[in-house]
Amino acid sequence: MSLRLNCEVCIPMIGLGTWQSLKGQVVEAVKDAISIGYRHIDCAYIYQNEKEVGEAINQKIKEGAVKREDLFIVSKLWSTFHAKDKVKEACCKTLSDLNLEYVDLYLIHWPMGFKAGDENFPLDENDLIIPSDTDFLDTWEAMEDLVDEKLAKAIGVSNFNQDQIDRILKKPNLKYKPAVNQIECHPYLTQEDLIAYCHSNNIVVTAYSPLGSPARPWTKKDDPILLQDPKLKRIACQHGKSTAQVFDFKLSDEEMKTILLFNRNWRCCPLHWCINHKDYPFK
Ligand code: SBI
Repeated sequence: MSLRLNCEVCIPMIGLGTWQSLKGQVVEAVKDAISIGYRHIDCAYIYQNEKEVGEAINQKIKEGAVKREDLFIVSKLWSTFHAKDKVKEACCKTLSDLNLEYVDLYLIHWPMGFKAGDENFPLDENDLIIPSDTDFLDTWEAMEDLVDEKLAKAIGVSNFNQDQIDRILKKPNLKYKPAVNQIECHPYLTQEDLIAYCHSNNIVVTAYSPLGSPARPWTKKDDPILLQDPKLKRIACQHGKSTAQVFDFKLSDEEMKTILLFNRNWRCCPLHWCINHKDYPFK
């Protein structure tokens, strides 16, 4: 199943996330995913495994299991590359690591620009992020160039709130609207308002951490554990499924409504070390 983006490119609805996929395991994971039918692979510079993901993709293409044009490969611009003259460099590094000529979708990973340099998370003496003096409207212009240069078929954003998307949509001389906003979304963070806003502007929403990111590095002992939610387990059990399964069955409207009631506006990725940043999206 796929959806048509506002730039007419089609996005398969189910994607494989690659954050924290270990270098020694991710090649097999991506190859297996493509073998069993995944066509959408979600990558990012910051995941530091794009070479391995690219190796898997290219092996599957080479063995004739899939054609490049049938895959949907996503990557994301990291926050230390928000300066206009760094965006193409970052995209080309990702393309070279993935060993691909284009990505299907390239997202601004976060609205916040960080100080450029070798450190991906440049922190000050108080462990707070050091911002750059960039504005994401300028970053967006460089993203638009990537489409014109055929390095990306579609462009979008990730972790942008409603006001931040609104700023892009109202930008003078906007050439391309964001096609996608990728946000954290799961039964404890149902995001109804932001999703409705995006949909009303013909922006597709994709979910990250849909299972509550149980392996995130900053888990605290009192954090809720989504996949162990007894009410969620009951619904899954009624279908003979685990809480994480999403294929080959349908939840009723009633069950979907019940799951929306689980919302507690709880984020597994609050990026608390960025709270002082002018563009921190979760205030
Ligand atoms: C990282 F590689 C490092 C930190 C980090 O924090 C927020 C969540 C995130 C991200 O930006 N995208 C993810 O899938 N995880 C992440 C990734």
